[in-house]
Amino acid sequence: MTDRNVPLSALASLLQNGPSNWGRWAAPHDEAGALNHLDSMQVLRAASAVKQGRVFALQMPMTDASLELMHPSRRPAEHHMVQDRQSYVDGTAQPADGGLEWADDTITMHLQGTTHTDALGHAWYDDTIWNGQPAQSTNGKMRYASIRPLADRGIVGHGVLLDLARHREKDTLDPGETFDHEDLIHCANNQGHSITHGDVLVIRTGWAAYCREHPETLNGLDEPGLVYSRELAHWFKDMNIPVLVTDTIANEATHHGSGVTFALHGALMRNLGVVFTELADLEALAADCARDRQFTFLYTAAPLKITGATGSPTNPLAVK
Ligand code: UVW
Repeated sequence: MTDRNVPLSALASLLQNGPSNWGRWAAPHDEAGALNHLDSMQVLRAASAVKQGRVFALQMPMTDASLELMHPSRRPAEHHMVQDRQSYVDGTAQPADGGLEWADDTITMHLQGTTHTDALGHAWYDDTIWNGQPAQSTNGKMRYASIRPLADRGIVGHGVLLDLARHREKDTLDPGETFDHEDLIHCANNQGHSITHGDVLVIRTGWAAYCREHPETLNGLDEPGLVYSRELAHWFKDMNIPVLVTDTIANEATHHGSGVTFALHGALMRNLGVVFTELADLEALAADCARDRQFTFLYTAAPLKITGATGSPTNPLAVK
């Protein structure tokens, strides 16, 4: 999954002696990782953030080429009508007794080809996935840490929007532009609130909206985003961050200064069990938060219960 020919050992050596949550929740059986932070107290805290009864649906529309974005190695979803009004005209379908007719369709897609939640076993290095399980468990289907345990649990937590683009007075961050946990804290303070233990971090860079207008940008993947440091990884662990949501393809600055790509997939997903939801559409939510200055909300997302899958399309909801 790297753009450059960097041996995996470079990633292992970058992350060596960094923080880990392996064994924190019933190793080797735990497959929910940092979602374990989202206990009933966190759900009640999330519910208390609902002040206005307004809902923002954060998935990008699918099967609309002008609105879809995805990693350049993935293909757009293919939607196919297998039954429609014409089927009854042609006689390939018959109405039900009494006259009811209906339409049916199928979809073929990359499960990461729209706004999606990654399974904890989606990315690894050193032949080992989340909680120290062998990467061979991904062969054929994910026998460990697939999307299913996350979907069985559901995701409900206290969300905070961190609008890094507005914080830096830009429509979008630049290609490769980075920020860290200190920037997140400053952004929150600037917005008039803090980041609290167990918060679901929803970070807007403006990148997805920019890429829709400039699709050629996706060719040389060089996304802006969080960048790995040991301090950043410790902060995620110490703050009990359960879920990271962004409006970028991979939830992190593509390139780390060491030459490694996608370092946070290793440091946060594989090592800490932080759940990634990527490619969220945050424009309407962010505009609303900028207007009413309420940057906190109930965040909920329900990945599909696809047994053995590496991820699932997801339509997260922010309820203010
Ligand atoms: C990659 O980073 C390649 O995958 P995802 O964005 O789904 O985590």
